Amino acid sequence: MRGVKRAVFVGRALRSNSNTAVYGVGATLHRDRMAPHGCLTPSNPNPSVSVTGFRYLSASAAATSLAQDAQTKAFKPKELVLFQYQACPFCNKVAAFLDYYDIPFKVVEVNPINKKEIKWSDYKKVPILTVDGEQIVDSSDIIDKLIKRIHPDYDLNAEEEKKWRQWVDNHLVHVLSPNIYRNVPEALESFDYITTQGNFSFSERLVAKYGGAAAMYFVSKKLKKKHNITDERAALYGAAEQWVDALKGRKFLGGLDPNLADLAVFGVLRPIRHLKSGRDMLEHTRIGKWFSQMDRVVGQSSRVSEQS
Ligand SMILES: N[C@@H](CCC(=O)N[C@@H](CS)C(=O)NCC(=O)O)C(=O)O
Repeated sequence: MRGVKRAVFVGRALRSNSNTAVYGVGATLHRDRMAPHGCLTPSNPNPSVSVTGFRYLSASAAATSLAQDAQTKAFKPKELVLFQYQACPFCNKVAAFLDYYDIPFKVVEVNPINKKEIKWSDYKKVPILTVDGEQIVDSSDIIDKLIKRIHPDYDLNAEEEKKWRQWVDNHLVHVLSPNIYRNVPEALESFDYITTQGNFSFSERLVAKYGGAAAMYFVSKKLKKKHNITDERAALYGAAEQWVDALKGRKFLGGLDPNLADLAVFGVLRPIRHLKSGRDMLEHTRIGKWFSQMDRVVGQSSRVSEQS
């Protein structure tokens, strides 16, 4: 069972539970600086956190072979830092992976306008992950590299898993913005949620909420056209049903345990569950069962927000 590391980080109680985020924040509302998928967030630098180390306990001795346990224990970086936009689906994919594997990480919110937090890097997008100072970029590449460090013989070319991971990047992420900014109330709900997750002053929050909602409402219409989406809810429900069909009755695409495709779909969808679009998706499609199973196995966030 390659997905069954399931170690427990002893410092769970010290974790922040706030890595949920919403895709596509309009941030300082520069519509022309939107990424193609509208993925921008307000600046929220919070670099003052640190990770002191890893302590793993076997959570399920029965489920985890000694060999796997040994491999997992071999991956013990001192510090992981995720440079992200809180609302970036690619960043949320990485966060879900780290959460599932109980790998503590700290987060640096990148200002989408000046990107000053990643000035040190030649790469101009997020996510960027540093592992003890070593930079890894691109969400899929980050996940590939980490899984190889956790399970060196993990087969990254398994056809079904690869196909669905690509589906997440090429299809699923593009369905989100048109849904969460579908109309004014939903755009406001999204920004209300986004700004409560961030580190805003009262006035920043108001500007981000109303300005961001207005900007993203228009951006999402453009994105809808670009990706040939006529009915955004139908597209979201269609994607959810397509995923459930792909499961072919299995608990997870990976079988009894999630694989990287399960983690990618979950990472991208997890933030919208508190929004109307996510609630509608859970109510009107068959994805709910898989979603709650994922929620259970991924567990709490591994994000570290204070000295542990
Ligand atoms: N293929 C990349 C895509 C990353 C990406 O497009 N990130 C967006 C944010 S969601 C970005 O940083 N865009 C550039 C910008 O905002 O200026 C990945 O999977 O990590």
